[in-house]
Amino acid sequence: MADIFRNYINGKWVDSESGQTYQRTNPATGELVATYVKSTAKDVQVAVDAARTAFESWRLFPAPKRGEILYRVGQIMLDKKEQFAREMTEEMGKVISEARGDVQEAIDMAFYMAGEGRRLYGQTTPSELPNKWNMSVRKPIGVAGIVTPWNFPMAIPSWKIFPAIVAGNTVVFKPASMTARSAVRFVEILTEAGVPAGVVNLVIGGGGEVGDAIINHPEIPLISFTGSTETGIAVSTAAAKLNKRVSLEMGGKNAVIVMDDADLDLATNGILWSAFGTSGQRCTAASRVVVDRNVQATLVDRLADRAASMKLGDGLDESVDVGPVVSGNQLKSISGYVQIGQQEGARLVTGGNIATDGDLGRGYFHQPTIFDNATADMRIAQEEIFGPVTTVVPVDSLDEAIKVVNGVKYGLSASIFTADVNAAFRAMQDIFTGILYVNAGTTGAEIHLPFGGTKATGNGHREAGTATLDFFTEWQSIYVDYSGRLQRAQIDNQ
Ligand code: UN1
Repeated sequence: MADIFRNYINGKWVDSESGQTYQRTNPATGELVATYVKSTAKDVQVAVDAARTAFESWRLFPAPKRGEILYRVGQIMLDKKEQFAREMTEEMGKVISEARGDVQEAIDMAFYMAGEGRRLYGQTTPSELPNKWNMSVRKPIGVAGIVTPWNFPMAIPSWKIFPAIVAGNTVVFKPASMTARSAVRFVEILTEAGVPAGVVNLVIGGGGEVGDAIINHPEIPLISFTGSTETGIAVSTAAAKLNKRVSLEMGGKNAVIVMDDADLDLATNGILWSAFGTSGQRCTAASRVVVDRNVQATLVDRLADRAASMKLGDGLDESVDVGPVVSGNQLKSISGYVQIGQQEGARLVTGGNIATDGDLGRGYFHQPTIFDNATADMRIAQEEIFGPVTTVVPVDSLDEAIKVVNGVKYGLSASIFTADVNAAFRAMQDIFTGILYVNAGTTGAEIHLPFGGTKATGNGHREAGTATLDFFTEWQSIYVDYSGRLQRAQIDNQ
């Protein structure tokens, strides 16, 4: 009998007031992985009360000491990396090497934000008046509502929760309902490392119940959300009525440009890794390949050969290249897009089917799939598929390639493979995505640079890097006048 994974509120592991639970099965095998509590708006209320109370002391706890706790979080996570990675693979399917990378990303973020506890820099500036001191400081805001997706069960919570708490906020955390065990492990570590009661509260359950309660709660002034563009817009619409500060990370339709002078082996490796890693279920997945017609046939042949020989299976098997997708619904939606691509007249060069051979029939597997000869306006070249499907769009020039890359509603990541430094700089200048790679695929963001996208991908905020602190803090400008007399700015300084 699997354990029941519960909420963590005010420093205690507790059941939901609903008394109800739900289950998660392994997407590779169909076996039961975990039973979780199914929470309600009442549970969210208790969590908000705890977080509000904790805020009063946490905001005054010295930031370097908050950082030291995060340093311990990183160390403990490092010790438990293998366990967490294996559990993550069982829970959501990504292959074990990538699950280790997911945990490592959280470790990196812990160490990085630990150091931020000793910085949190503001500015000191001269004053226009004598005997007066000017400076600005970052202030925490209050209770942060953190809503995270299932595709990066540890990395994405770490991008949000670590900066939130190092800056002195407290948290109500709703993880994706499918990956709540990873969230429990994450919070266990915070507790073990010494995060005080009430600072981080975990509420497990569905978006309709728990997510809505967080987004509409008047005592949660900031919301950080990662998920679909449709849900993100609904989140910001609801939150706007309460004048909340909202950070959104949403969809992508990322493209790799391959120029005719590119190293085609390198480009092939980069595309396969970015298109089929995490079974294509990354916001940064390469779901378009924009290729110079001169090398189209060669590149597509290489991609198709390699994709067809990728090994599908349970991600715990180290020899597996591509794990299952996360759920039956996800599988259905991916299949739907493959049909759409065929109807639109793109050429299916490899894959295209749900994989059911042998043990694969127990899980949700989809063959790595490549469409060739698509046009830029086809739905499979415009819409996020979030599965192991990529679409090749041939072009005749760099100008046309850049136009195609920019010609979607999203703007998260893009890349260019070329040996021409001028072409690389043109791409850097003219592609309007939040992230751009030269001679690498579209995935592989490191935690000390800003992560996020333009247009329908985001709403102007960035995660990770120091940029994330702009979301989790409010500026306070402070003027200290030690002249002992009234000095009027703009007036007494002539
Ligand atoms: C996501 O897909 O939501 O750069 C995050 C990358 C990873 C993070 C992806 N480090 O693809």
